[in-house]
This record gives sequence, C-alpha cells and structure tokens, in this order.
Amino acid sequence: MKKIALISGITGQDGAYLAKFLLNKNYIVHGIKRRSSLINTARIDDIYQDKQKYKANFILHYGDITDSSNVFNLIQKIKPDEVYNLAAQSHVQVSFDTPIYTSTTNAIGTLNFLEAIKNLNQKKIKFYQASTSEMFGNINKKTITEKDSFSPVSPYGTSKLYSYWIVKNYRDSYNIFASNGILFNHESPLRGETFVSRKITMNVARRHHGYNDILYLGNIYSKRDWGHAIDYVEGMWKMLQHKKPDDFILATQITTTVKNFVNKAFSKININLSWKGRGVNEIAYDKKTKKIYVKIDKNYFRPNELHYLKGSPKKAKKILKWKPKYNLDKLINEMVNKDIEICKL
Ligand code: NAP
Ligand code: F7E
Repeated sequence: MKKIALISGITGQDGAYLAKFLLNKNYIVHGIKRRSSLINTARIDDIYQDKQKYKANFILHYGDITDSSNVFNLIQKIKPDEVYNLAAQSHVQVSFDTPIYTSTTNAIGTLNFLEAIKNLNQKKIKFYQASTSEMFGNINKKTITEKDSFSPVSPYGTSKLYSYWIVKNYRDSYNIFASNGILFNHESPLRGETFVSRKITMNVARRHHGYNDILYLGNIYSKRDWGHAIDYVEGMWKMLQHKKPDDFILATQITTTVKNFVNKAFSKININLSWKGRGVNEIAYDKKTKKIYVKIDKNYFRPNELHYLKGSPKKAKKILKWKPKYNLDKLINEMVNKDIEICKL
C-alpha cells in the first residue's frame, strides 16, 4: 500500500521540494493550494509536466487553512498517513503589517488540523508542524538547542510559538503523533524573491546580464544560519518516520551576516565589493570601476530585529541520522547560477 501525504503550503518553497521528495519515495501526495487571481503553481508545474513519472499520484485541492470546515473535510476525505503543515504567512517583516492575518493562519490554521485529527479520531495520522528559529528571539546563546527558552520578537515568531505549544499540548493530551520541526533559515532557487537571500542572488544575476539596478537592503549586520531547503525537507520526513513524536532543530551550525552573504554572492560573478560609510549611508562599491552596487534603505529595517541565529542540529543528527549536504558556498553558487539562467530569458 502506498502511503498518503497531505501537504499544506504546497505552492511554497518547502512544499514544492517536499512534494517531489515524497513522490520519489512512491507516496500519493495531496496538496492544498489557495485560490488566487493569478496562477500560483509555478514551483510545482514540473510535477504536472512529468505526468508519466508521477501518474495519478499528485492531487491538488483548493483550500485555505484558516477555513476549519475545509481542513476538516480534506482530512475526512483523504485520510492521509502523514500531514505536513507548511502553510503560513512566512514573511517576518510583513507580519508587523498584517499581525492578525499572520496569527490566524500561523496559529489557528495549525489548530484547525489538530482539531480535525482529534475529532475524526484519525489517530494514525502523523502530523508535522513547520516551527521556526524565529520563536527563540534574541536569547543570549551562542548555539541554540531544543532545550532553550523562547522569546519571539515579531508577530510571526509569536504566532508560530502558539502552534509549537498547541502541537505539544495535543500530543500529550490526546496521544496524537505530532512533531515540531524547528527549522533555521533555509533557502534555494525556489525561495521567494522578497527574502534577503533570493533578493541578493536575483540582483547579482541581473548585474551579470548588464542591468544596473542597485540592491537596496535593510539591516546587513544580522546573522543567520542558512541551509538548503532540499536538505531540510528530508529532515521533515525523517521526523515523521521516527518511532515517537518529538521536536527537532534543523540547522547547519554555521552563521554569517547578510553583508557576508552579499560579498559571497557578488564574488560568484567576479565582483569583489568594498564597503564604506555607516548606518543608512553605508554603500558597497567596486574599487576598480567605482560603480555602486549596494545601498541601505531604512524601509527594510523592522520594528524589532532578531540579530543572531545559530542552531545545533546535534539531536537530529544523532536520532534521525540527518546530515545536510549543502554548505553556504554551495547554496549561494546554486542560487546565483539558477538566477543567471532565469534572468537570461
Ligand atoms: P513560503 O514559500 O512562504 O510558502 C508558504 C506557503 O503557504 C505557500 O504555499 C502559501 O500559498 C501557503 N499559504 C499561506 N497562507 C495560507 C493559508 N491561509 N492557507 C493555505 N495556504 C497558505 O514558505 P516556505 O519557505 O516554503 O516555508 C514553509 C513553512 O516553514 C512555513 O510555515 C514557514 O513559516 C516555515 N519556516 C520556513 C523557514 C525558511 O527558512 N524557509 C524556516 C522555518 C520555518 P501561496 O503560494 O498561495 O502564497
Ligand atoms: O531576513 C535582513 C532581515 O526575510 C533575513 C523566514 O523564512 O527565516 C526567514 O525569516 C535577515 C533579517 O528572513 C533585507 O532584517 C536586510 O535580519 O530573508 P529574511 P528571516 O526574517 O530570517 C525564518 C527562520 C522563518 O521562519 C521565516 O519564515 O535579513 N535583511 N535587508 C533583509 N530581509 C529582507 N527580507 N529584505 C531586505 O531587504
């Protein structure tokens, strides 16, 4: 019997990688996509195009995880073995502008799934919750572990913390197999273009093709532990194959500034940036040509910032035998090369 998975957020970065990963493991994959005025399936179009390979194993349903009846009906109809709740308003800065929408999706959306599993008595379902390093906030800790406490600094982080706790609560109260994957930043060529990594690699690619757009950034001194989404979706799956539900950090344990990410990305097209100035007046330029490449725009500063993230994947490595295959240079290389291809068109 083939296993059946239901993925919310299938049109997003992680949803697209996870769908392909599970199809290649011979799962039947159901996904929830939102109705939108423009087609929003670009990241999963290749699955449709490869019908021969995936045959009838890939099924999409319209839905929205804030609609409890919709979630209930899908669980009742599909009766999945595994549910991956990846749907979220996932942009931290946007969460300051849309805190109520963000919280409704990121917190109540999760509860809608747990309630459906409980009330339909579908205890065989294994549930994965997309928790995040943003829940930790600015704790004064060099390397963060699963045992550290939480103090989120954004509506996004706070809404995700609700889900983290409600998952634990339903696990303990109703014996539901529900696990939190506490994932640190992970990127890829499928990353949304408003996240800093992709914003940078898209700009580098356009420069490579001769465009002259300046890259405007906010806080270039915040530090992130960046990995590749392809490694992280494998970790999600491993969490649900483990004999008991639990919470795991996935991270690379390498942290670097946004500024260093910029330097590395431009070096891939042989531009070695020099920096001068301070605060909003800081710029990056090429010493040889004097051309300016990066400027600071205060509109990208957040009302509150998470300054530093570095996670310990020790528990996932030991228990799940999870090991990321990408390092930062390999990740940036792939993103820049893919964006150079895309921008050529
Ligand atoms: P993403 O690219 O922003 O994708 C989010 C997905 O959720 C999209 O498919 C989006 O649909 C869908 N969605 C949003 N609101 C929804 C709603 N109300 N009902 C149904 N679907 C909805 O995010 P990602 O990077 O793949 O991240 C996946 C999950 O992991 C998210 O929950 C995120 O918060 C969490 N996370 C991400 C990272 C990271 O570094 N990437 C780290 C830790 C945790 P549309 O395509 O229609 O917008
Ligand atoms: O920002 C700084 C910004 O938006 C990274 C989400 O997937 O990871 C992601 O959240 C850093 C921040 O990701 C710009 O202030 C500077 O310090 O790429 P980001 P994020 O906020 O870390 C976590 C783990 C998640 O769970 C989230 O869903 O870069 N930064 N200049 C900028 N950020 C953006 N977006 N744009 C700028 O121009």
